[in-house]
Amino acid sequence: MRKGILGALALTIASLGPAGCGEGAAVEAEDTATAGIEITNARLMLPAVAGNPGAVYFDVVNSSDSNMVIRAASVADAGSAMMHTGDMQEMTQVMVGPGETVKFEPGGQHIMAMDLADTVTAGGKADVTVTFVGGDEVTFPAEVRAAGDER
Ligand SMILES: [Cu+2]
Repeated sequence: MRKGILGALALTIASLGPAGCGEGAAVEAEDTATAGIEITNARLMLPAVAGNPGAVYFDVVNSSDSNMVIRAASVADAGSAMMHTGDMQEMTQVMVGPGETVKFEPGGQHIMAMDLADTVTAGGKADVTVTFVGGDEVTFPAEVRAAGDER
């Protein structure tokens, strides 16, 4: 099953052009296995109380014609991170279907970043990495925002 999906993906990569349409902060994956994946609108909300977890939100655009499944996330300068549902339950997989956009957003699924270093401050950037089934990773910068800022 997985080999079938990956094989199909490999065949389609050559025909995929750049996915971007000029959005400023968009990050496009350069790795061939994640070609077609684009992350936009990434931000890390600092906790209101220092020491509490932060939350990371972003949009994942899959312009390939294959299912892409995120199986892990990490945040630079965080002790650990995990994917959560809107109810704070851990998720081990998030699928982004062909042509789909999946949002990590306030009130919905998000990445929880525990033990943030105090070097992660509002106005800065934090590197976030998502890992797909198959092992390919995409790293992108998230804008760090204070707890009271727009999410
Ligand atoms: Cu959470």
